[in-house]
Amino acid sequence: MNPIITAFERSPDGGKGLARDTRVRWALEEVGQPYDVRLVSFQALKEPAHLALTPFGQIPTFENGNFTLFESGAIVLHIAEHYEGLLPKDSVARTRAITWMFAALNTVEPPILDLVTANIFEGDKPWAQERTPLVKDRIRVRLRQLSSYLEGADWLDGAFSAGDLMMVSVLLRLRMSGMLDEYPSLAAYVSRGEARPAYRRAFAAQLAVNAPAS
Ligand code: GTB
Repeated sequence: MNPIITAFERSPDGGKGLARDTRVRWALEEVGQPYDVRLVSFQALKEPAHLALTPFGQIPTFENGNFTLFESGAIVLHIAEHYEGLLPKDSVARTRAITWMFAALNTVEPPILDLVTANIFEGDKPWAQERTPLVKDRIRVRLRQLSSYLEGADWLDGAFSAGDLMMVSVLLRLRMSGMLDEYPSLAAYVSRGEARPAYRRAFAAQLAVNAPAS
């Protein structure tokens, strides 16, 4: 039986692949594990059947018949540990790759989420115009650090890993702001991630659900 993940019945991004099911789809594609998707409406997210999977009423979740998971980081880590292809075998290299997953989620993603909050959810508040440049500067600190760490490397720590999958997924949220283009090596890093066949299959799968009807 294939694992089942949940995704938005219709993502507000209209198919840009920014909702967090895309990173889970990408991980499953990288390891070659077929999966099924249960699409959930915003209303159904908060109903008992879905709340039994996650107390937070969000996507993505993961079910494999034996157990269920929520939190995209935990799901991607489970996939990377359970199947081959996303974590090195050497234990130190493996821990470093997992460290990069945490860095993506705990160090790089928070200011990026603050920008979404400042621009979209609180964009009409009186403080929004003053706040946005401050949040952008906090993002730039991380982008500068990451860009100088990467230097000319293709990936964060040797071969592509779950750490890169998570970091690219997090950085993609910045694409529309134009901020990635201020750091050409990071823009190239993200493009390398997007060019991977597994990412393209994951993107196409979510697009098939979310593309606006023409
Ligand atoms: N920490 C959790 C994880 O990593 O899994 C966060 C999960 C989460 O934020 N899920 C969001 C959700 O279910 C979807 S991904 N929201 C509904 C709710 O909370 O009621 C966040 C997201 C949503 C929309 C866009 N977009 O339209 O661009 C991008 C990302």
